[in-house]
Amino acid sequence: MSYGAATHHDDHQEHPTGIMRWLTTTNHKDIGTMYLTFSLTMFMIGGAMIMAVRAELFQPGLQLMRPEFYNQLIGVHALIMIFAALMPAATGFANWMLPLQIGAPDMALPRLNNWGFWLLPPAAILLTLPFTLALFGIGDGAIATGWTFYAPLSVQGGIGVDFAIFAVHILGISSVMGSINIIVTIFNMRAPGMTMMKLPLFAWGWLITAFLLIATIPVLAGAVTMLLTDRHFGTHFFDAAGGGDPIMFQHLFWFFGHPEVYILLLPVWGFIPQILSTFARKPIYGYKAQVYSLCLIGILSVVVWAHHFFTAGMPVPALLYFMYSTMAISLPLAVLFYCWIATIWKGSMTFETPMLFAVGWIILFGIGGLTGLVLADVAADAQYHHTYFVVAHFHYTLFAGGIMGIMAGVYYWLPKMTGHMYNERLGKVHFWLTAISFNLTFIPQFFLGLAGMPRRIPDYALQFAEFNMISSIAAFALGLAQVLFVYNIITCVRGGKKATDKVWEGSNGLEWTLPSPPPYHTFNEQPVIK
Ligand code: HEM
Ligand SMILES: [Cu+2]
Repeated sequence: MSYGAATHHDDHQEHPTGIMRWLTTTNHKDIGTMYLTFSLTMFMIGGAMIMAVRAELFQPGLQLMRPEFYNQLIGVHALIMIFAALMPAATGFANWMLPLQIGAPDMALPRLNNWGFWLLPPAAILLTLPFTLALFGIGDGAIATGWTFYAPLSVQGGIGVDFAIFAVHILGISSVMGSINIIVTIFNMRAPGMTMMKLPLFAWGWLITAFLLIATIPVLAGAVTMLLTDRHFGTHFFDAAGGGDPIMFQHLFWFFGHPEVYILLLPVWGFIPQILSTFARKPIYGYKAQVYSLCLIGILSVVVWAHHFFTAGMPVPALLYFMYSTMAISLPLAVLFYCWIATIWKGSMTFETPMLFAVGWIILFGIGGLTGLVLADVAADAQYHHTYFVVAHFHYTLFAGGIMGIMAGVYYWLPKMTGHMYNERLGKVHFWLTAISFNLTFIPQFFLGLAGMPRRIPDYALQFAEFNMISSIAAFALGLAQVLFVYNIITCVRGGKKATDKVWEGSNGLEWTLPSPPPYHTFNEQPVIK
């Protein structure tokens, strides 16, 4: 079968220009670019929200905002960062790189792909609109329950909850469609000779992610729909007075929520080894072990959800089961860490920006993983649950493990995508500022948590003042450092030193055999993998 046969045009490069190009495009590279641009924009918006939060937390007492508004900011910050920054970034890379890496001319379902993207902006508007409406006296602002929607608070909350429910539905539809597309693409569009065991690890990471999304998003959609009917249609799913059970909401939410953290990270675990191998000039170590570990983590991730509410009250055998199953995930994860380190071991390494981010990522994500083990311990968690220890832990996994991994990917692939080299010196400055200010923001939060400071509060006891001040100052630096990132990307898109096709000395993989930037349509002739 011949892919992408030009039925309408003789010239394969022809496409609409201006706004119509972006609205109507079914081209995987254009859609990838839109996902990445959307993600970066939302990352800066979610970041600005949390800068306001850190400003409030700079000192004890209430200075800048009412507690209700504080709650709205942290919840929307989290929803934006997870659903509108991190997930779309990974999908953007999938669109750009999966077809290039597996030798396909495009994604399998291009129109679905266009729709998947264009669902995102309305969802982002739904999430943030209640802030604006409140300014005009309509409703009482955005969702104020944190990103977890826990009942009964979410049953009683204002219209922000309804907006968030619809936003989550739309985002979920987009994710499920994107996942179907990725699965079909990987199963059907691989170049001849590319067996599953020759698939780039990035594709493996995404394949498992896609299955997790299809398995768990419907559960989240069901849970928030039950919430909606509890709120407006007289049901009592989560209302104890009506025979319902608020804890059931937590089960449903985290049946989605825990796999979600792997959904955010698996694509990154896929491409980081490719970066490590490029800059260590060595093949990826333990490819098969990594594939099996990724699969095992995917499976285990759906059977551990209740570790998020050990303190809600559970029979002891259940506590033990969820503790041990959670800890079991650290075994395949340790295999991955071993492989990542072995990949660079004794390599002839150079530290261009992508490699700085990738190596820094191993260490920082490692801290995230180890502190997660602490929380998995039922006895210890009774002390740490709902403290700043948790906040620090999940920022090591989500900011360092997620966003900083994405940044490694951005620097790695940007020359391929734009055809220009970014400013290397600026990239390195960005890395060091990010790594240092990130640690200074979140290390104090570990200690605050150990000392008992609860999360989700706008005010705190005097003894926590110094560490919060350090954390806030560092957070502002972290925020400012990201301006360099945006600046570097924009200047790279607009011009700069021409990138070669191979870009990096040690790179290998099909995407590096194409010109930089790759033509609008690639692989008009199928590559054959030997
Ligand atoms: C500029 C970097 C960031 C800073 C300084 C920051 C800071 C914070 C702070 C201080 C809180 C806790 C507020 C509270 O409990 O009162 C918070 C909550 C949260 N953040 Fe971030 N954050 C950053 C980036 C991110 C990213 C990139 C993600 C995810 C991809 C993320 C996900 C979350 C989540 C899930 C919560 C929990 C919200 C809740 O309690 O429901 N954050 N953040
Ligand atoms: Cu979990």
